[in-house]
Formats: sequence, structure tokens, C-alpha cells
Amino acid sequence: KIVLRKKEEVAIAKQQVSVQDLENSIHFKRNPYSFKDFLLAEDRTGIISEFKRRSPSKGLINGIADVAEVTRAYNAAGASALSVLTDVDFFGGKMEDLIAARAANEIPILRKDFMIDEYQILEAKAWGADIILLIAAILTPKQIIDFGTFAQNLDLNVLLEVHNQEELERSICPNLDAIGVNNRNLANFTVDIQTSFDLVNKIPDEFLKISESAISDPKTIRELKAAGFNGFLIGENFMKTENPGLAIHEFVT
Ligand code: IGP
Repeated sequence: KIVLRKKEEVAIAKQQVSVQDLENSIHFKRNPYSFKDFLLAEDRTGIISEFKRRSPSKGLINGIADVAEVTRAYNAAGASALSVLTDVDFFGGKMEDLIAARAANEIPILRKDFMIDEYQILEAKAWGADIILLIAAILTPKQIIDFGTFAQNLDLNVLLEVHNQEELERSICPNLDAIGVNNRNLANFTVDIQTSFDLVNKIPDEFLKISESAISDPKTIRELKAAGFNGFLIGENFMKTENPGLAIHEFVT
């Protein structure tokens, strides 16, 4: 369902904004921030903090937060990177959120969306993203190689998301920078942090290792770090509070 909707969305976008227009964007000339440098920086936390208004599993999470204000506070609290949803239909995101987050911050930003076409990677670059997401569950191994190569040729970093060992084994290729283990099962929305612990040693060390979803306290971050993870993608537990930019501080201790 998501993929069909994305195909329509991309087809419409292509009619409205040409590749030439995207390439003329000011961000196209910008040299993206390195995901690795910020994840491993001593003065950063490894947290990739997400701006997410709603989700298919939870419905409305936060209807009032201001993207520039929240992402700036995430950054000030020591986030290594930001994740900004641009999916409209399922997550209430928008392109303008990414552009606003970019204008307000000088740290890497992940365009969080369902990438199924190279055009969306050009959009990501034009809107000021530094990192794109490739979701193994909705892409063929060939698409992952092609999109990964395409993104890296634009100097973007690539995060591959997997849910299990089978996805990891079939999708892994050299044109990736980071592998994320999503603790949320997309089929039934159940979450289990154990997914991360089970998969971490199956990820080759040349890739940055990210644990995604359902991280709800600093103890879990410490355990994931001890297991070998470099990054911790957290959305809901910040966004569901009245002040997401304040909530991140409880995870930084
Ligand atoms: C954040 P959480 O449970 O902290 O809100 O999860 C992030 O991992 C989640 O939003 C996510 C996601 C995705 C959203 C992971 N992969 C793919 C949309 C598409």
C-alpha cells in the first residue's frame, strides 16, 4: 500500500518539479555533513532524533511541535543527527519540514521516507538532507545497489534498514554507510529491542550500526552501545511529550 502511494506521489512530483530544477537548488552545491563524523564525535551522543508528527501505528503523536524549534533543541542537547519525516500520507510529514530543519541546524539530517525512485534521492539532496534511507523490506537487492550508488555519487550517506537476518543477508552491499536494525515489525507493528541484540554481530564492522525504534530510556542506549551500536534512532518517546527538545535530555545522562 505504501509503495503504491509513493509511486503516485513520485509521478506527480516529477511533473511539477524537473530534475533540472532540483539540481539548481542551493543545497545541491552544499557539501553534506558526514554521518560517521557526527555519530562518532566525542561531544555528541549517537542519538538520531526524529521529528515525527504521527505514525500509522500510533496515530497523532504531536500536532503542535515546531520543527525548527524542536530540531534546534535536539541539536543543542547533543543529537548526532536529525531524522525528519517527509512522508505526507502515513506520517504527516512534509518537504517543508526538512527544509526548515536544514535552515536551523548544522548537523546531518536523514530524509525519512520510503525511497523507491532515484528522483526522491535528488529531492533529498535539493531539500538539504545528508542521509537517505533504503528500506530492505520494500526494495530488491538491485534497487539497493543502484540507489546506494546513486546517493553516494551525490555525496549523500546511505542508511539501509533491516528487520531480520534474511533482509540483512540479501540486501547488504558495499554502497551503504550505515545499517539500521528496526525493532518495529512492519507487518504487525509489534516492537522488540531484542531484534537489535540478535542482529548486531551479523553486521560487518565496516558499516555504522544503528538501532531504530522503541528506545525508551538511557539504560537501553547504554546496553545497545555496549553491544556495538553507534547510533540510536528515537522518535516517539521525544515527540509524544509536550516538549520534545527537553525530553531528549533524559536520554543523554
Ligand atoms: C523511530 P520510534 O519508536 O522511536 O518512534 O522510532 C524510527 O525508528 C521510526 O520512526 C522508523 C520509521 C521507519 C518511520 C523506523 N523506520 C521507516 C518511517 C519509515
